[in-house]
This record gives sequence, structure tokens and C-alpha cells, in this order.
Amino acid sequence: MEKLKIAIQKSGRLSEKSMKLFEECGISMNNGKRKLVATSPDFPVEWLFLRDDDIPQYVYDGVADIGIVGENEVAEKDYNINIVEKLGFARCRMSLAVPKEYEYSGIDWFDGKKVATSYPRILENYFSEKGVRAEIHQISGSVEISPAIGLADGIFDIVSSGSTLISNGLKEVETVMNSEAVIIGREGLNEAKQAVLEKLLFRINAAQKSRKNKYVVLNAPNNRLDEIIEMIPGMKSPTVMSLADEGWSSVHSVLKEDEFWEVIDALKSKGAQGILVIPVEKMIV
Ligand code: PRT
Ligand code: ZN
Repeated sequence: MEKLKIAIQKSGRLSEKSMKLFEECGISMNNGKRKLVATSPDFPVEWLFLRDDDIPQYVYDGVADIGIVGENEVAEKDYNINIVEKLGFARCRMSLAVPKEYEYSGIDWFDGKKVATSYPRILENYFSEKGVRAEIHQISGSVEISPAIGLADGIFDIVSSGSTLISNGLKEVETVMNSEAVIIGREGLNEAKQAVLEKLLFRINAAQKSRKNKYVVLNAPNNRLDEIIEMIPGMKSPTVMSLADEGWSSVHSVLKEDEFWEVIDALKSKGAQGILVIPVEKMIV
């Protein structure tokens, strides 16, 4: 079977989670990532390990069929490639920041100013959309120190916790875009590769759904059973079994991660006891 070629970051913030994604899909790697290329004994894929900056181009050129990269790199490179799937890790935002002592009045503040960044294209598009005329100074690293050394008035960079900005005396003033890791793909995969990609996406979806859901087991007093069942509808409906102790039932269901704490509190207030929450390994709906 023809192999789907997948470009992933060799080492950096994306690499570990990218590898883990395949592991969760039951796809193992033959030779470690010390090499340039790896294959799998159990799935028709081949990985290429690259710098993240190069991944959009490799996919666009067809050297790789798909790749895992931050949305920020996709936007900066601006090739005609598709985002096939959002992966939910390596979340960050791309923001403008200025020295904290400056009074920032709004985006017009940047008119006539100098801004340092490693992402000139995203910034240029943003400024032109906002009608701001600023000088963009492209540098490849340590963007956050440029105001302090007199290289620029402000910066445009990746922000995650915000602590790098704070420790460099900067404040975030505009968020230009949000980013997370995504799978990018090129147009025109042949039928065989498209079939492998679909199989892979099916597995990724199952793994992602499982991460967003928890399996809950609890004991419910029979006189509040209806109310409790209503709160945890599950995939179809909960499983209810009688306990040896009369007047009580055991309820099994699936609960979404984001509503988890709220529902647990409400369940307790309805008299639920012995609540167990178990991770779901795979979820096929
Ligand atoms: O060597 P290679 O070119 O492959 O890697 P790289 O050094 O260019 O990229 P890498 O591994 O640092 O980041 C890869 C991707 O992770 C980025 O393109 C983003 O999509 C995503 N990502 C998520 C981040 C961050 N969070 C992040 N915090 N990339 C960089 N940072 C840096 C940021 O530049 C800043 O210096 O961390 C600092 C800010 O962090 P906070 O938490 O202090 O705000
Ligand atoms: Zn990079």
C-alpha cells in the first residue's frame, strides 16, 4: 500500500505531542526520531522530521502529503494549503506588545512606529487591514528584547502564558490571531493516500473525543434517580443497575470534560455518592 508522508517537527514544542498523537492512534514508529525519516510497522505512513518553519513548504511542494504545524506558521507562509484538522495542543496567540510604561491609546499608536517580529507577513496583513502605517523590522529570534535595546518601539510575537512579556517589561496590547497545532494537507492526494488519511483522521477523532469525555460511575438514591439520569444523558442513555443495598442504584454514563465540575457538584447536591471518574481511552460514536 502506498505510504502517506507526514511532516512533523524534529524537536521543539510540537514534536512530542505530534508523536503522542500517533501513539494514541495505535500507530507505532519503527526507528526513532534521531533519523530524518521513520516508518511504521502497523500503518502505511512515513514520517519526515523537519523544522516547523519548513513544513508548510514541504507539504505545498508535495514532498510530504500532510504535516503538523502551528496555525501561525501556516498563516505566515501563506501557501495554498488546507487545514485538515485542528489538534488542540500548542495553543498560543500572536500579539502586539509595547513597553509597559507607554500609554497605549489604540491601534493608531503604531502609526509611524517600528515593530520587531519574526512574523512579518501576518503583521503586514493586519496593519494594512487596520490602515496602520508602521515599519516592520524582521528578526529571527529574541524579539522580546528589541524595545529595550532600542531596535523597535513594540513587538509582535507568540504569547502563551504572558510571562516572557512581563519579564521584559512589555504589555500585550492587541491579539492578532489565535493558534493551535493543526494538520495541513495538500490538494490532489491520490485515492490510496486519501484512504490512508481518512483512516488516520478517524482514529484521531476517536482519540480526541475520548480526551474530551470521562466515564462516570456513581451511586444514586432511587427516589432521585430520574433527576440524576437527566443530568448525565451520556452517549445514548445511562446504564442503571440495582445495588444489593435496596433503595440505591449504580449509574454509568459519559460526561463531557468541559461541563465536568459543574455537573459533579449538581450530582452531589442530588444525593449521588461514591462518584468515580474514569478516563476514556477511545470513543467511537
Ligand atoms: O526548531 P524549529 O524551527 O522547528 O522550532 P521553533 O523554535 O521555531 O518553534 P517552537 O518549537 O518554539 O514552537 C513551535 C510552535 O509551537 C510555534 O510555531 C507555535 O505554534 C507553538 N507555540 C505554543 C509556541 C508557544 N506556545 C510559545 N510560548 N511557540 C513559541 N512560544 C515562545 C514565544 O515565542 C515566546 O518567546 O514562548 C515564549 C512565550 O511564552 P510565554 O508562556 O512566556 O508567553
Ligand atoms: Zn521554527
